[in-house]
Amino acid sequence: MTVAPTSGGRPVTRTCMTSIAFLGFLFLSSKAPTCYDAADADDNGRLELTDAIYALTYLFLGGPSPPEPFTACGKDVTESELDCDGFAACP
Ligand SMILES: [Ca+2]
Ligand SMILES: [Ca+2]
Repeated sequence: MTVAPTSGGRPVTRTCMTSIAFLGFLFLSSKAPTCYDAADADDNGRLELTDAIYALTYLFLGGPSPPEPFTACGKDVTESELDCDGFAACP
């Protein structure tokens, strides 16, 4: 997957549902997420199948929570090439 350079510094919140919805984009031709940073559950700067697995592991198996910003809007302070055209929950 090729993504545009990050638009940088916009408020987002990492959400498990965004990570899991990314599966629909990968395998079911669902609409692409508007904010790839919000779906990067492990915050490694890459959007991969493992982000959905990370989110599911947190939700159902007691795995580690996604890094901040998580459950509240905030700036993702780690650098990445993931694009974010805005996140509706974080105006
Ligand atoms: Ca990732
Ligand atoms: Ca990041």
